[in-house]
This record gives sequence, structure tokens and C-alpha cells, in this order.
Amino acid sequence: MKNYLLQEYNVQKQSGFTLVELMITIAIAAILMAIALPNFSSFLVQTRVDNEISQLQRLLLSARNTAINAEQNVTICPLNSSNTCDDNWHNEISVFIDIDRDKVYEPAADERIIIVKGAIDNNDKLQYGQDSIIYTPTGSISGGVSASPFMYCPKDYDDKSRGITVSTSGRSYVSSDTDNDNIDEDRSGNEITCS
Ligand SMILES: [Ca+2]
Ligand SMILES: [Ca+2]
Repeated sequence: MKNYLLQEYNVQKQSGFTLVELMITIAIAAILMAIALPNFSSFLVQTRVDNEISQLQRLLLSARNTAINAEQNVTICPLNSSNTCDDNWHNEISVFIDIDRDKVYEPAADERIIIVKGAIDNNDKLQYGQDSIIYTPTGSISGGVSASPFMYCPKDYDDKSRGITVSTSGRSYVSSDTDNDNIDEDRSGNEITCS
């Protein structure tokens, strides 16, 4: 009898998880997933926005540097199917030497493409108040800049929106969270929000 009890005890000891232990494990895993998943998606969105903003900043810098170094007018804009600037900034954005500053890319007139950035995520927004920015050989802007900055707003995460302000001197400034509330402001202190 004593041996039998001991044997039964051993069997139970060896069986690994009891049902209660298993349920607790699953419950903890479920809680961890519930905490981790939204953080993970938010991290992915943040990465996407940061990546797009740095690509756009690189595009603006290349446009300005090319204008200065090549001593040519350089236009940055989304080109439509007739190689003309339009304001669909969520599409591919091109930087090209625009000798006659007419916001039309004309390879036949020796104009050439410098760099192109791919279209953004379909559900996100990228807005700017003008259809183009034209850099002159001095590095400054011809034809003015939009009063509001470039604004990149990811779908469902408005607070993760970021922007770039281009000044008429040709310099550009990436937005930052100047008042530490986890939302980016432009240089004038206005929060970045798309319309
Ligand atoms: Ca042209
Ligand atoms: Ca802020």
C-alpha cells in the first residue's frame, strides 16, 4: 500500500504541467501578447515614419547640393505621366535638373533625373502646400515655399506624424518634439497634423 502511494506520487510529479499550471502559463502569455503587440505595431509605424522622413530629407539635400554643385536649377516634385509636377506627394518623388525652371522634366533638353524616392505606404499621407520646390544654383528657393511643412501622417497613428520645413534660403529642418509631449512640432511650434 505504501509503495503504491509512493508510485502514484512519482507519476504525478513526473507528468510536467498540471492543468492549473498550464492555464496560468497561457494566461500570462496572453497578457504579455496583449501588452507587446500594440507596442510592436506602434514601433513598426514609428520606424516607417522615421525612414520616410529621412529619405525625404536626403532628397531635399541632394536637390540643393546638385543645384549648387552643377550650377543648375533643380526641381523636386512628384512627376505625373506627362513628366510634369503635380501635388500627389504620396506618389514617387523625383529630383531633376530643370534648366528652364518650368516644373517639367525634359530629357530632350538635357535635363536629367538625379534621384527618385518610392511612393509611400498606401494608407499613409504625405502632404505639402505646393506642387514642387525649385532650388537655384545659389541653393536658395525660386518660386517660394509652402507656409506649412511637409507632413507625413501614418494611418491610425496621428501622434506619430512628422514633418520637414523648407525655408526660402533652401535649408530644411526636420520636426522634433520640442515640448516633450511625444508629438512632433515644426519650427514655429505647431504640431504636425495632416488635413
Ligand atoms: Ca524643364
Ligand atoms: Ca510635442
